[in-house]
Amino acid sequence: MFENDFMKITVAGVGCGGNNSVCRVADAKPNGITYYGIDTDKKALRSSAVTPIHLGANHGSGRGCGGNASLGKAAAEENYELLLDLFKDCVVAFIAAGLGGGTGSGAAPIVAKAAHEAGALTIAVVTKPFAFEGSRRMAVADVGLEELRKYSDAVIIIPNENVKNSTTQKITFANAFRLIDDVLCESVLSVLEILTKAMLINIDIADINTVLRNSGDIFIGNAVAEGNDRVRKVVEAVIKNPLLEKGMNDAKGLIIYLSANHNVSLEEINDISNKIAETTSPDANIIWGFDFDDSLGDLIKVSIIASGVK
Ligand SMILES: Nc1nc2c(ncn2[C@@H]2O[C@H](COP(=O)(O)OP(=O)(O)OP(=O)(O)O)[C@@H](O)[C@H]2O)c(=O)[nH]1
Ligand SMILES: [Mg+2]
Repeated sequence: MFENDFMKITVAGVGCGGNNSVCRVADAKPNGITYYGIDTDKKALRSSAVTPIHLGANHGSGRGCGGNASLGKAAAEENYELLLDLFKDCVVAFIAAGLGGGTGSGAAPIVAKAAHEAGALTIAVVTKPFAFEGSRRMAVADVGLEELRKYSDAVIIIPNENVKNSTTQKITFANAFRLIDDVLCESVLSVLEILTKAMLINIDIADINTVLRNSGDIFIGNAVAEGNDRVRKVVEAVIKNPLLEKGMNDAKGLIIYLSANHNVSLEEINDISNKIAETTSPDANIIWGFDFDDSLGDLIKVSIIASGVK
C-alpha cells in the first residue's frame, strides 16, 4: 500500500452507498488521506467509521431524503460553506455515491461543486441502480449523473448490473450491495494508487491535471501477467474492465503506470506502452510512469486511467 504525506487527498462518501464504500477505503488504510462520511441521514452516520458530516438539519427530519434528490440538493446547499471548508487546500477529492437515492443523487453534485470550487481535482465514483430497482430510481440517477458531470473533473460510472459479471461465485441478495461497496472502494483505491505512485516517480500533479481536469468520463484498468506471453496478456487485460459503463476507446488522455522487476526488457515496456496508446485517439495526451518492484517476481503490472472516453 502506498503512503501519501505530500498533499491533501480527500475521499468523501455521500449517502448510504457512498458512505459504505468510503468506510471500506478507510479500512484498507492508505495513509495520509482525509475521509468524510456525508449524509442527510443522522442515524446512518452514527455508525460511520469516518468523520461524519450531517447535511440539511433545516431540510427535513434528519432521516434521509427518501429518494427525493431535490431534498438532497437543498440539504447540501444549506451547508455549502461547511463543504467548501472541508475541501480547503485539498489537491485531489474523490466523491463516492450510489446514484438513485435522494442524498447521493441530489447532494453529491453539490459536494463535487464545493470540492471543485475549493480548487481540488474532483473525481466522482458512482454506481447506477440495478434494473430491478425500477425506472424511477434510474431516472433520478440519470439526472444526478448529469449534475455531477457539470461539477466534477472526471467521473467513473459503475452500473450495478455489471457487478453480476464480476465474480463466478453466487451473489446473494444479502451480499450484493456489499460487493458493490467493494467495487466502489477498489475503484477509488486504484485511482489513488496510480495518482500517488505516479507522482512519486516522475509525474507531477500538473501532468495529472492536464489529463484529468475537465476530462469527462474516465476509464480505469489494472492487470498483471506473467510468462513468455506476458506483454500480450497484460495489454489485453488492462484495456478491459467489465465493471465500468464506458470502455477506453478514443481516450483523449492516458496515464500509464507500469511496474516490474529489474529483468524487464526495454522492448517489453515499449511494446506495452505502444499497444495501449494505439487504443486511444491519435492526438491523445499520454503520461507515463514506471517503477521497479522486485517483489513482483515474473509478474508485470500495468495500471491505466484513460480520460474523455466515449
Ligand atoms: N454501494 C451501496 N449501494 C447501495 C447500498 N444501498 C443501496 N445502494 C444503491 O445506491 C442507490 C442509492 O441508495 P442509497 O445510497 O441508500 O441512497 P441515499 O443516497 O442514502 O439517498 P436517500 O436514502 O434517499 O437519502 C440505490 O439505488 C442502490 O442502487 C449500499 O449499502 N451500498
Ligand atoms: Mg440514505
